[in-house]
Amino acid sequence: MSHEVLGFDVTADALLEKAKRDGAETMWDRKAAMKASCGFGEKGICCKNCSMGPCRISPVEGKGAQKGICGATADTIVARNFARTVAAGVSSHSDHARDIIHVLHMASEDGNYKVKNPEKLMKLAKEWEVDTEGKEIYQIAHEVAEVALMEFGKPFGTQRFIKRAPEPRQKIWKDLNIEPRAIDREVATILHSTHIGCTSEVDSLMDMSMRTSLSNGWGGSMMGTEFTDIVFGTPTARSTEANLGVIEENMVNILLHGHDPSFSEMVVLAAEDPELMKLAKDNGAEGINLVGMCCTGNEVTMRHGVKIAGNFYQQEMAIVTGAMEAVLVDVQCIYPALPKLAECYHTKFIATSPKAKMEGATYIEFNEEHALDITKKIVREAILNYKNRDRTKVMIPQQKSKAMLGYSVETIIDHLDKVVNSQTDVFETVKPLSDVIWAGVIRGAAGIVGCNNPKVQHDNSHITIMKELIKNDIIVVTTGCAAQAAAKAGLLTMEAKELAGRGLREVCERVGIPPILHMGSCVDISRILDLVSRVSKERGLDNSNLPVVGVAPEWMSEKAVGIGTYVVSSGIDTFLGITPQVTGSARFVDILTNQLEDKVGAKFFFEEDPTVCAQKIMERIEEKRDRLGI
Ligand code: CUV
Ligand code: SF4
Repeated sequence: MSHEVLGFDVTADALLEKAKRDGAETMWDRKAAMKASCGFGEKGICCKNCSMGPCRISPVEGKGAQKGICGATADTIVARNFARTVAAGVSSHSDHARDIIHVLHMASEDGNYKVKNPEKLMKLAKEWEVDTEGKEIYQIAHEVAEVALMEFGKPFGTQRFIKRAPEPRQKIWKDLNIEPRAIDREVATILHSTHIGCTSEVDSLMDMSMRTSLSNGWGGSMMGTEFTDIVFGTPTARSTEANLGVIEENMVNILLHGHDPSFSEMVVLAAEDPELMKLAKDNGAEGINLVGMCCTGNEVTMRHGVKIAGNFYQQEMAIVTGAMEAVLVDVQCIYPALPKLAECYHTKFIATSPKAKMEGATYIEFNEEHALDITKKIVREAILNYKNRDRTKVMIPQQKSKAMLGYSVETIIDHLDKVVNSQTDVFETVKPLSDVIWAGVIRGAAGIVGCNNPKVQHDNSHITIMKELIKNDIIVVTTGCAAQAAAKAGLLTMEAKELAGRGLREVCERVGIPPILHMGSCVDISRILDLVSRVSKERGLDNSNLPVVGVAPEWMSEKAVGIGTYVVSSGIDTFLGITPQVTGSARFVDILTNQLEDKVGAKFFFEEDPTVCAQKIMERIEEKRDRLGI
């Protein structure tokens, strides 16, 4: 059935065959059962915002229903649906950030959670004008956390981090009245405005979508990154391995899947417990093998080098190997199908978050007060399950690749400092990066991010675009499942510089970095915003002037729509490899792919063919260079 779709992924075919033998259902069976996806939904012209409907607009102009019962046009319905998608994405990211901030708020010298990066905390305290005089570090931590928590619901003012944006960008936001206010307020307001009989004006819906998305990009998401670094440390360069081949034949395998590092970090700690390691040995295993998937996998690999089992699309395959003692999940991007799939094997599927209880799962509620006790209990469950593994049902693919990752902005700047001429140059800036871009040694930069989507070949769009860009001297930074695709393909290695053009290759050699830099999880796209904005500020320009782009080749989640919108609103063109559900309104498509440029200096591009997409990215980058006269 689906094999032509999977041709690119070398581990998939055999595992899918195995799933069939094992009587295990996968997404491909369900996709086949789904037949074609809903044509109205696909175009975004189905509205169920009230119970006079649902209403669906005829996709053929001038024929059939052109308006909902209330009179909403296709334009309004598409724009409203888009706005609600943004709101859901913003909520997910920002609510995740809220949890991390609560963790800092409860951090203490002798508790489970500590301040691992006091310098970053002090910097933030200063930035936010929190008085630190004569206070000990945990008091400061709690006060800074409280200030951050107010960012979600404060009645007045705008997000604190928007001051980090280049000044021309701040002005654009101010003039358009899209400076983001409290995060929860933006989400509530947009849900209000998209209620029946509220906003029907399409441009206004777009503006509100931008403002809401910015409350995440320069609010929730950015706080998520900052506070995660404060509590668990800022990532530094390290090596790991990626793909299903990291699952071990003779170890207790535990898969971490989801997003929130306040859980996964504690699992990492639990797995290092000597008693539990001994228990694993007593149960006949050689040890405990933690492996990660999706963004929580990115979080723990960036800080501990935990191996990457795979990305979004491989979540079922990891179980089909038959060698997974436990799958531990918290929130987001976890298939509801997994608990049932786990039943085909000995695998224990353990849900841990009250925000994501899952049908059919074993539920062991995680709470931060007793974090380590709970994760130890969970790891113990996994260990005790090792003896139940049916060896006749095990098939672990051999494929795995080495990868270098952990490139936070701080780590990138550390690397750049090494090439700074100590006589003439300044340290601790992105100047060397902007210099090589201006000199044309590197033509520009692309942030390649996002998920997998079965509408296209797994990982193929990510890898095709990445290879094409580095070959043409465009440096790539990456997060999320795109980063894991790069890791599996061996593109996060020093050797990958051989695939780069001459300019980029030289930069990689001098600075000692791979041509593609893994910057973390989806929340860490805020690191990319930070990096780009530093270059803009260094040059006295706006983000929209720079030869940089965002790309989401295989995105699927509401979060991705929220991200794409804040990236564009931040002045960075964004290329989408999957067309969003907006094509039922030619006017809204024109807003996204054309008119936005006049407003915010950047726009969306829809291009599903990865080779053509790479071509368009390069054209756009050269266009930006021409405009700069470089
Ligand atoms: Ni948060 S949002 S599939 S894990 S990148 Fe991976 Fe990243 Fe998309 Fe989910
Ligand atoms: Fe139909 Fe309007 Fe109700 Fe939507 S809000 S379901 S278009 S009547």
